[in-house]
Amino acid sequence: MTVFKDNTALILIDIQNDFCPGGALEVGEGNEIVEVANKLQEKFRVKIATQDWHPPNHTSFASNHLDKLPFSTTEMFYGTQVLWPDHCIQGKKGAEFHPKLITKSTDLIIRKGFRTEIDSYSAFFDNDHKTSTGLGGYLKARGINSIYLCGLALDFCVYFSAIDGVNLDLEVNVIKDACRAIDLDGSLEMAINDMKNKGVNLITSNDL
Ligand code: VGL
Ligand code: ZN
Repeated sequence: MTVFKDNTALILIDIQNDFCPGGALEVGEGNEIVEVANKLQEKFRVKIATQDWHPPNHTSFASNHLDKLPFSTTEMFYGTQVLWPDHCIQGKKGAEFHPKLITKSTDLIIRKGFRTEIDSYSAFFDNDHKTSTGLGGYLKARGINSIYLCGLALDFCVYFSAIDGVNLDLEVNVIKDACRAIDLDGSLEMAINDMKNKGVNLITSNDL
């Protein structure tokens, strides 16, 4: 088996209980990627995971707005924001990684979405596209110029991470069969097209 060198990282996006069946913001078949994600980890020396990590009063929760239903939208200071069911609340079971996901050999865990007033889909920046999680600097400091993304959800956090990765001049690969999507109002098709247009490589785990 070929193992990637130190300039390449596998990034496991939000493989957490709340995005799996039975969770607060379940993604269809979200749990089915865990086995693939674990197998993929054997091929990478550098492994990074992200964790959606919201305070209970987070403004991305519909419950924190008057007369707003989950999956509707609102205007925030940084643009249009989808309002979600309460999910991935700091310290709660739903915010924990899927119990079968291997995390003992993860180099870095990036938490995001912990600022009450701003959501964060991307592993690199909050939804204002300005506030950094620090991941870009971390990769740069370690000489990592190529990333492979997998996880949940393909059309939100994986997608925004991929686009930001390209904008940071990284080579970005998305391992499609190790992702599942929410697919809200055509968001999956839009995300796939945009990733293709912007130079993200869409691959499958068999290609590795
Ligand atoms: C996500 C919606 C809200 C994701 C996180 O991980 O894709 N989606 N928070
Ligand atoms: Zn979230």
